[in-house]
Formats: sequence, C-alpha cells, structure tokens
Amino acid sequence: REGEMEMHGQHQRNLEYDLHFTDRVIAATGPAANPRMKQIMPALLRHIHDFAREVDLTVEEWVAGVEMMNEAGRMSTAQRNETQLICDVLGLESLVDEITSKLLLRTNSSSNNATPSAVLGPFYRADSPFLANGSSIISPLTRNSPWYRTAVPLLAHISGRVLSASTRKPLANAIIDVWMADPNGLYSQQDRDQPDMNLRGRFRTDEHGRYEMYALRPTAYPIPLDGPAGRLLRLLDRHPYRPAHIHFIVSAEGYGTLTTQVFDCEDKNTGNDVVFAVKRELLVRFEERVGDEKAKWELKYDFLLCEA
Ligand code: MBD
Ligand code: FE
Repeated sequence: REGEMEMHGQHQRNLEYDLHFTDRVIAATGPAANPRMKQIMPALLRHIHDFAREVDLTVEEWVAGVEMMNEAGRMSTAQRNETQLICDVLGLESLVDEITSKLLLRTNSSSNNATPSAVLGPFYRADSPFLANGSSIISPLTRNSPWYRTAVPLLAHISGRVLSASTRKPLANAIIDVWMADPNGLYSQQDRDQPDMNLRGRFRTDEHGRYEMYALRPTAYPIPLDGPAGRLLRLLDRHPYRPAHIHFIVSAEGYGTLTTQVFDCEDKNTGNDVVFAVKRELLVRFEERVGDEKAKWELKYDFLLCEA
C-alpha cells in the first residue's frame, strides 16, 4: 500500500475521543490475573490505545497490521523467526536486551565486567553438533563443492577463553554455541547450497577454560526481504544491512548464560546496523594468521561471564 500511505499524509488529527474507554478496558482485568500481567497490561493498553488515537488509526490500517502479524506467524518456524525479525528492525529486541542488562547490573554488580550481551536474532537453532576443540564449523560435506571455494579466502581461526568476570578464573567445561552466515549472507537453513547445520556448532572449554575453532571471517549482508519485515523496511525507506557478525551463546555451570555477537570492526556498516545491535565493546579485529594453511584470518576473543 505504498502509494496509499502518501495520500494519507494529511490525515485528520485530534478527533475527540472518550479516554474513559481505555480505563474500562484496563479495569476489565480480573483479580486472579497474574501479578506481572496486572503490572504490565495497563501500560500496554494505554500505549496501544494512545497510539491508535494519536494517528487516528483506521480499520483498514489496523487490518493491514493484523495481516502482517498473521503472515509473520505463518512464516515463522524453528529455523527462522519472522516475528522476531520484525521486532528486530523496530529496535525492540535490542531495547529489551539493554533493559535486561541494566536490570542484571542492579542485582549483580559483577555483570559490569562481563562481556556485553547482544540480540539472539531469528536464525538460532538449538541442538547444533558438539565439535572437538580445534575443529571446524564448516561441514566436511562442503569440501570440493563450489560453495567451499567462496569460503576459502575467509577461513578463520577463532580461539580464546571463558573466564569469570569477577575473578578472571578460567571456566572449564563451558559451552560455546556458535553460528554464522556464509559469504553469500545466508545461514544454512536459508540456503540449498549448504548442508544442514553448516557454520554452526558447540564447543566445550578445556581445563584451562580454552576454546578453539575454525570458522569464517564474517561478511555483511542484507536481512531476508521476502517477508513482512522486508516490506516494512521498504515502506520506511530503510537499508537492510547487518554488519559482519558471529553469534555466540556461552554458558557455564553457576554462571549467567551470555547471548552475544561480535562484529568485524573493519566493516563499514558497524555504525548503522539494521537491527541496532552493535556495541562498541563487541567490535573485534581479525588479524592475518601466519603459518596455517587452514586459515588466513585469526581472531582471539575471551568471554567473561558473571556469577548466576
Ligand atoms: C540476523 O542474522 C541477525 O543476527 C539478526 C539479529 C537479525 C536479522 C538477521
Ligand atoms: Fe545473524
């Protein structure tokens, strides 16, 4: 409805509304509702009603919004979460990530020294394969494929430790769940040219808290535009790019689980991520790796976890 939106540019404002209507809807909540619901729903109802009144939202426009949510729901699977992607382009996942970190800091000051979190995003998959330290998240099934040739210039060795944020004690047996897109900007589940679970894996730290893997230096890419999140970007005249990043979920017994991403500091898009997830502390530099025919690039990165 791109043309129509423009015609509505001079819509009427400030019709007179009966604000008691919102109070009636809020008051409809019963005494047995859960306390957190009683706390948050009045705010949600006020904002959503005020939004509709502020823009004089029409039935037709509301139906378009409902259809967008329905379509996102129909598209969402365990492999790709379109509803989450819509939240991402609206900045909502990054905002709740920030709120959650601030709340954690209040109850746990050691989280101040921990590696900052970043959004999960729509492409995480549970149950990726456990791999031995020093092995590659590139599926062996890609060897000798045209796909592998595109990956070779980006082969990277990634290693470091998982440490306690407060004591710097190395954490043995921590799990590092890693996933990333390929050089064409596609996660394995989006791409017929990649085997299942390509560029994903889980590693366990050794007795010195160390992990080590082969992966790729990541590249920037546009988020998928084939659904309502993409249409929303077009309606907003926005670019679809995410800066080059690698996702991690790091967990260890007795410590808070860290969901984060690292970003290649040389990527020109770090300043305008379409999902607003970049944090300065998560920018990393890939160095040239010498004397290893299995990797041209080197990244050393430690993860600092706070006590649970
Ligand atoms: C991604 O790859 C991603 O990590 C996020 C957060 C949103 C869209 C695509
Ligand atoms: Fe991603």
